[in-house]
Amino acid sequence: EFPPGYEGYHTYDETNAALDKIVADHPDIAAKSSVGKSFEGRDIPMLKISDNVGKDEDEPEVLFDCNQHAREHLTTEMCLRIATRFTDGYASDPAIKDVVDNREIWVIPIVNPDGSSYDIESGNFAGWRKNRQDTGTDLNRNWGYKWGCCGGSSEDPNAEDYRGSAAWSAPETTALRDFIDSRVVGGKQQIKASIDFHTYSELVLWPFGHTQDQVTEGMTQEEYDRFAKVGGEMAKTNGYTPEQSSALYVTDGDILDWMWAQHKILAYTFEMYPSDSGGMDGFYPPADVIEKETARNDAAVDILLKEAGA
Ligand code: 0X9
Ligand code: CA
Ligand code: CA
Ligand code: ZN
Repeated sequence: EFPPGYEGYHTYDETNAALDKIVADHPDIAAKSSVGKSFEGRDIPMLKISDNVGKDEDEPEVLFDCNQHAREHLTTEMCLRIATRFTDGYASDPAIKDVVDNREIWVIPIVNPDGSSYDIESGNFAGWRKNRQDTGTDLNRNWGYKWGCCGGSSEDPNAEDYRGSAAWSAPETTALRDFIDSRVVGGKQQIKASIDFHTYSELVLWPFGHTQDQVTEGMTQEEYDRFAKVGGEMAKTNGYTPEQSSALYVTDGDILDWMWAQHKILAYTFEMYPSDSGGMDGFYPPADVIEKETARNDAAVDILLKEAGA
């Protein structure tokens, strides 16, 4: 259902099929599950990659999630690249094997399946951002830490950054929250680091988003400095600009603020290619950029996976 020139992108069904094929090809290191249901009842598929994948081992866990925003289809390809790279590379690449043997990697390629399906439903792009609950909720304003606190979201249901009627009013954020909460084992959050992929602007962003302050409730100078250091290291590898997320603009209820405040997950948002396009076109680069613009983040992904063990 992608328009001509975009067939290289994976639809929701094709994404599920790609994940199923990865599991069929690599049953010892890959397992598929559902995080939960979207508003319209679609499963939100998730892949776990690790040695002894059926066991919950004592290994640092890392979460990669994509496509909170419907029209940001390049991010789904980013998550699929991560899934493919750490499974297809396992047998032949010792560095990949080392990561897979010593981490538990969670990959969620489509957080917003209703929105991303709707965006391509007619055969032309709809320019859709939100989920499909009534007028649509911006999932990245619906997370429950300081929800709606600070002028970084809208209470207007027709706005692009509508925060929803309450924190966690969207089934998609609730499903992800419940999964992340479930990774607290023996009183300890197992997920140590995360990247939430978006497009576009070529940025590496870290918390907090609700304030311009670096140091505030829930963020010490030492913690901030670690975010900035690792963020800077990752940005050096992909050429993105590293900055605190509120330097782009203030948001409240985004995933980063909740992941850090609630669970102390070293959580980043990447804004992928392009750096600028002057509007809606930036969300729809042709499929021939997928390879280059997802491979561009390989080294940054590797850095975060390593850092999760620190
Ligand atoms: O607005 C968003 O949710 C993200 N940008 S996007 O163009 N993909 O919609 C950025 C969220 C990062 N947080 C802050 N900027 N505070
Ligand atoms: Ca394992
Ligand atoms: Ca574990
Ligand atoms: Zn986005």
